[in-house]
Amino acid sequence: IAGHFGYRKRDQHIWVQNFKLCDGKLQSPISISSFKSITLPLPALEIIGYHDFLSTPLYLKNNGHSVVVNVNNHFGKRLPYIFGGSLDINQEYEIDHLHFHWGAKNNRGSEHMLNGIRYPMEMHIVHKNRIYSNLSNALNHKNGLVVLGIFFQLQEEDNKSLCSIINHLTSVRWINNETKLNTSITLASLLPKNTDVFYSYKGSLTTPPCNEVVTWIIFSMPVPISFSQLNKFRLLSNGNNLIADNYRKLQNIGLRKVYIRKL
Ligand code: B30
Ligand code: ZN
Repeated sequence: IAGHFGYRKRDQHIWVQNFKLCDGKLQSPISISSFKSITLPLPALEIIGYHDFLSTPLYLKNNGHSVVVNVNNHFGKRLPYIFGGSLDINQEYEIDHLHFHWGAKNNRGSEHMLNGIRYPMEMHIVHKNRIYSNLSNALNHKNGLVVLGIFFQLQEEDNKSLCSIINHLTSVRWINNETKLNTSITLASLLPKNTDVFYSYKGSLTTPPCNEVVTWIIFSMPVPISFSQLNKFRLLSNGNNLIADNYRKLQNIGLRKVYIRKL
């Protein structure tokens, strides 16, 4: 396995041998059903600073299991952050990085499923609780992270908002390649047009070490991406294989509840 874990069925089965937390009762991803979700009169999720240009530099990296946009190290500037929604009052979560999970074929790739649908790609915008000094500290606390999950849906036309990332994918074709993005990203343009409707539940990192520290917020509305744009993700390599189907198998929901916020 290039990197420290793999996604093939036999690779996923041995995650628990090396990473005990992957065998827990609050694991992600899960299959979400709107009918089985509990409607709560939640306030809106407040998404702050997502319309600003991120003060550069932003780095794009192939880590062997995904491609990551690192948004950290913005010395002196306040990072974009989220609060409200299903999150505990007074808890603010600032962005750390975003990354993607995608399929080799169009009928798979997303980690979560929604109403029986597996989308061709899912983006995760990973946020860390402000009270913890860095990501690895946050991984030791059950209110450590919030991840926004965004589904992608294929359409004919390119999604222009993704170009600043996708145009640089050829520069990070190989594992550990890293490149500086020359254009700023406006995070808001990567979100669905409507962020009023979302699902929320308590889960885990979907990769080893599988810490059960994530409040998941999954937007109901997908974001468009073109076939040719998605194909550019499928050219990334971990040295041995193309990176694709980098999604974890569904985990048991167990005794957990999934909440839905509607307008
Ligand atoms: S996810 O959104 O649930 N897919 C981490 C954060 C979010 C998710 C998965 C993992 C995370 O912070 N992992 C620990 C740091 N990583 C990051 C990395 O470079 O990828 C180190 C690691 O080993 O776990 Cu390879
Ligand atoms: Zn992820």
